[in-house]
Amino acid sequence: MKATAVAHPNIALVKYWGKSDVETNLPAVGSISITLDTLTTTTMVDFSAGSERDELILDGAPASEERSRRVRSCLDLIRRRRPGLPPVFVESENSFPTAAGLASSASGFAALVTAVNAVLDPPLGIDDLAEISRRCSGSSPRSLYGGFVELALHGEGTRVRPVLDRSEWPLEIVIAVTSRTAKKVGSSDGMELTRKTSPFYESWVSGSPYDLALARGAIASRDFEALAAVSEASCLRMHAVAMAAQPGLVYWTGTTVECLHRVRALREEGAPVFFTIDAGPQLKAICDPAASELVAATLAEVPGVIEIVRCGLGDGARVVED
Ligand code: 2P0
Repeated sequence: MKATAVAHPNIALVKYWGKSDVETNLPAVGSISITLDTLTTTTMVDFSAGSERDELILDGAPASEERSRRVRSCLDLIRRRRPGLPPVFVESENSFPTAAGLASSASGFAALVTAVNAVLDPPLGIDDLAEISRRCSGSSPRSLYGGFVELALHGEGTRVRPVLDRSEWPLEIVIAVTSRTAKKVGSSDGMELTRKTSPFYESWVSGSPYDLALARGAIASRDFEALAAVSEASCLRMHAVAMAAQPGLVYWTGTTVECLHRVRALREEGAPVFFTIDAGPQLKAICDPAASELVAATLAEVPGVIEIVRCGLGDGARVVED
């Protein structure tokens, strides 16, 4: 009745932004991501603790009402498939600051559903787990797998599949942290504002299958330049459609923009590196391992960069010994 799972955050190269159904948290577009190593969420679930209701301890302290509510609604989705599951005590730890723009909800829900699944008899299949975690956080099913991962629109829902094993193309990621302030508009609210008010929303959605196809091809042929081109384009289009909302969403700081220019300058000088930026101010530089020292040193020198975090590609969510 007790299990522990670990999961890592992921970074989308072809971005998810916008929902076609808010109720079921159904993305309007597919996405392709890479799962990181280094950063880890570890989640223990204990159904034998005698809790009266689901309880969540996050990073050593009782979780906020909002986080607890999201976790309970995830557990309730599992109970719909496995009625009679007792209340559970959940303890979750991130090896990185929660809500620092490093995708804690993706690794959080991937670790949670994986840990709960370990005590179910019989366990749920991966597609059920992916569906449950997607309803809680649209990026989290991608953290169920390691390496390169696609979350595709599929029938009335989504389907998540690994695209390429991390050992097949071991890229590295250099994260330039430019601010630790929680973003003013969270992803879910930002996506809805964009859908309702951005004049570019339709073309963002209709252009996504083309980007997905380009990225699939680039990954299959390990074509770094092609992956750089489609990833930067998807990132900039996501931010452009969000900036065109009313009121416009600007997730970048000046430092984010300066980092972007440094990455492009490095690439022009021949270093295999490209950038991506999520709904926050951190810049993520994806590079060939041979270039990662140079990329890290270059970004560390940008005024306003407060920390550099270096990662490789990681594994999917998995159960570990307590
Ligand atoms: C992505 N983001 O593809 C995009 C790029 C942020 C920017 O997926 O609303 O926090 O809970 O489904 O899981 C944000 O992911 O969003 C996100 P919800 P979530 O990575």
